[in-house]
This record gives sequence, C-alpha cells and structure tokens, in this order.
Amino acid sequence: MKIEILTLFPEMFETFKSSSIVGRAVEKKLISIQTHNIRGFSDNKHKQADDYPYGGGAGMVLMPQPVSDAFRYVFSRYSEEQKPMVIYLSPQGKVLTQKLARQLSKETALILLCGHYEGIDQRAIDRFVDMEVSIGDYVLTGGELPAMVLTDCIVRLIPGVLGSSESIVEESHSAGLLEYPQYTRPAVYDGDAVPEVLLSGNHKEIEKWRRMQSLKNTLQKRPDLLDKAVLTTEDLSMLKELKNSL
Ligand code: 4GS
Repeated sequence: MKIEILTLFPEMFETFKSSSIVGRAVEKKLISIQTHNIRGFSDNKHKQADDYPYGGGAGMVLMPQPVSDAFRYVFSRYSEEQKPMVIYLSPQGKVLTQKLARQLSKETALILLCGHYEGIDQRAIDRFVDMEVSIGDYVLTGGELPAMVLTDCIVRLIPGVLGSSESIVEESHSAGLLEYPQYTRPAVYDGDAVPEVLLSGNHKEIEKWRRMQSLKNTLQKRPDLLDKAVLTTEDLSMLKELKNSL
C-alpha cells in the first residue's frame, strides 16, 4: 500500500516512518509512506499557504491553491485506474473503528490530508476528498497525529507486516472483546505471583482462563462492547456466571 500524506509539518512523520513495526513494513517494502509539504506547493512569493477566514473569526485557513496543487501533483503520479482514495482527518469524519481500518487496509493507495491549527478552504475539500475520518470526539491542534493513528492501525492489518509472534489471528478470534492480562518472568515478583493456571502447561485450561478474563475485563470496563462482540454459547454462560458474582 502506498500512503501519501499532505501536511504543513512533514517532520512530524520522520520518526514514525522509520520506527518499530511501521518502520519495518517500510523497509520490507510492504508499504511506502511519502510526505508532501503543502507549503511547497504555494505559488505565493512568500510561500504562504494560509490566509484569514472570509467572514472574520479566529485562526487561519489553508488556501485552496496549495492544497489543490499538492493533490494534482500526487495524482499525476498515478494512472487513472489506480487513483488513491483521499481521506481528510477531521472531527467531522466517520469515527475510526477496527472495522473501518480493515476496510481501508484493502486499498492500494491512500492520500491523507492533514489540517493544522486552522481549517482548510471548503472548496479544496469538496473537490478532492472521498472520506472524512475522525480518530475520536476531541479536538487536536492538527491532523498529523490522526494520520499517524490511522496509518498505524491500517498498516498492521496488511499481510506480512506483523510477525507470527505479533499475530492478529488470536485477536480476530477474540473479536470485539478486551484483551486478557499478560504476565512474563519472574513467576513471583516482589511477592506477587503469576496466576497458577498459566504455569500449568494445560493449554485448554489456559485458553478457558484467558477467555474468562477477556469477558470479565469487557464486562467491567467496556460493557458496551458486549453488544457487538461475537460470543459463543459458552461465552454467554461464562458471562451469566460473571454477572451473578458481581
Ligand atoms: C481530529 C480528530 C482533530 C481539528 C485539526 C481542529 C486542527 C483538528 N482529526 N480526528 N483543527 N479528532 N483535528 O481534532 O481527526
């Protein structure tokens, strides 16, 4: 997948692009991440990219010219058939979920448009944007962190990006539930012991315990998730048991 990011602050993406699992995916050529500085497309002699809002009010607005020319530049490098999907990161967008991330991970190319401080002239949005995506109901200073959140979330769903030890097979199995608690060595730390079942070597019992912990975590912390979770009849009886012991 090719990811093209239009931003006034390309430097914010430098460590993101080269670190951890995203960095490894770039190195393995499973994805590419290219940033494009919107300011660089300004035809203004001072490389001005924003201006005061018509009608007055606080803040600045990104002008349609540099934003549109940035889009035209990126589009010019693709054939008509493989035009990237354009996403504008904005609180007005569809709220990001694992389901949306799964859908977007199937695209071959994405352009992510980031605003910063200010808004973007609506004409540029109307002309180029296919979908608005929000990472949650709160206000940030820019769309750069949302673009990184979206990229991170999508990239780990691309086949080959995660190693077998980071596998998402298990994750999809527990679809829609919170994770169970994890423990590593030592077996006793400062007087606190790891739950005995995890040291038993009984894989069936371990799996059952973990499922129970996932259900318990979800019931206590995010009961709203249980409505959409994929639950077996065994899960439902475990839940009944958990609810009774509250
Ligand atoms: C979000 C968000 C956001 C809104 C950008 C105010 C600067 C800011 N973008 N999900 N202008 N939440 N954007 O807060 O995507």
